[in-house]
Amino acid sequence: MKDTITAVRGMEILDSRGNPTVRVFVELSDGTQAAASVPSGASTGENEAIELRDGDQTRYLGKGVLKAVKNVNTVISPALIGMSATEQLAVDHKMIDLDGTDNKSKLGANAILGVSMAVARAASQSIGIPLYRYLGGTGARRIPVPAMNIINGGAHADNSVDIQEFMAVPVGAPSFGEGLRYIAETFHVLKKILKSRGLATSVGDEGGFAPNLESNDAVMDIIMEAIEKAGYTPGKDISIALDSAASSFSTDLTSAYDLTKSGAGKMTSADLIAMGVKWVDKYPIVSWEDPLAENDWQGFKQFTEQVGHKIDIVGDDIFVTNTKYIARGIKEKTANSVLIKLNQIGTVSESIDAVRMCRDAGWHYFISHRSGETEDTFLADFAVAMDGGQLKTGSASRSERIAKYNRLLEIEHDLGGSALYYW
Ligand code: 2PG
Ligand code: MG
Repeated sequence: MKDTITAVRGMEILDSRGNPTVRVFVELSDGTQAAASVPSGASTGENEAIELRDGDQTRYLGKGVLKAVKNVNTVISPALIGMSATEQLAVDHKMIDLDGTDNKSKLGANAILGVSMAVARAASQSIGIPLYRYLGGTGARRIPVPAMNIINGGAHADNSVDIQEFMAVPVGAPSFGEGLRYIAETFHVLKKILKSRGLATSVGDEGGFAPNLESNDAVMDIIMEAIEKAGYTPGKDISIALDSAASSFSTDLTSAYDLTKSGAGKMTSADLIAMGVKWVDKYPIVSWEDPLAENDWQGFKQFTEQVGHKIDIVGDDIFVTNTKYIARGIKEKTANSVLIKLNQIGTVSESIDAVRMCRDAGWHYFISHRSGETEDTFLADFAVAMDGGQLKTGSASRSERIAKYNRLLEIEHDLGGSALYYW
């Protein structure tokens, strides 16, 4: 067999925050060589698969990943050599069995995912088709609408904004390339506005600006202004997506939220919902991720009841790309959409399972980067393959984010007239 796995090797590299992460190289019997790198989150859900870190304080403040690398080289590699790279399910399940835990804590989700991604890429190269087509089939031709992070707050920035991500979504653009232009222009106009008001134009972890604004409302208003000044109509050309990442400012995880960063003070779940309902009326919001904390299933459900017919309520920390939690969410009508992050669950196959569950339930799904990223563009191909039409991968700055946008431009270019783009 020409696609037999002949070598699997891991190494420690750095992510966009300068923290160690795992890169994996896979070789096949036909000479194919492929690599993949694993991202890393900051505002992580408590039920995410475990990212194995060394804890050795003498290296990278305990954040080294040499144990995960060793697991790739000494445990995973011997088990996979001889398998076919095109048997993604078998490869992933072999690693899940080798690990044997519920949350991949033995081998590390960073070790397992690196191998899973590198095997998929090697298989696509060996067959000679692009990764998005290998994972998505011949029908894969829809380029996702990007949600570009233009203002960062919460755990991703040292500023006075509680909500973690404010994103511009080019819902009215005729193509991905044009949509990217709309929002990149908005990003540049926003920079000018911030500068003219003496506000900081330095960027946060995902490349959005991180100014100190007087309130969360002020952030929304300045974004509306930037969209208009860039020559676009809010709600028609460009809408807004939010990620509150509310677990990061919840205090008892169900009813108490601490928004003192912005000066809004303490709020209950009901207060947050009321604020959210007002915002959905006032601003052209199309999607709202983690509006409540990961354990506030009741609050999530109430918010969905109130605005779920108008916008996507996206569960990130609450579902952690895990079909166990997504199934509960579908049953209880907790949300109507799921954020899909490969490293939350730890294999390509299980991420696809999560997407399938969303599709079957008529839920939307949003493919997502992590706040700690690398130059790997796997995510761009994965988003096209999954055909859901929604992606968030950061701002119009920082090369680890731009790399994904550039890969999507390339895919759109390759597809030519057959590329699809719509909200
Ligand atoms: C999120 C992500 C990505 P992190 O909360 O959605 O934007 O952040 O990777 O820090 O979890
Ligand atoms: Mg999130």
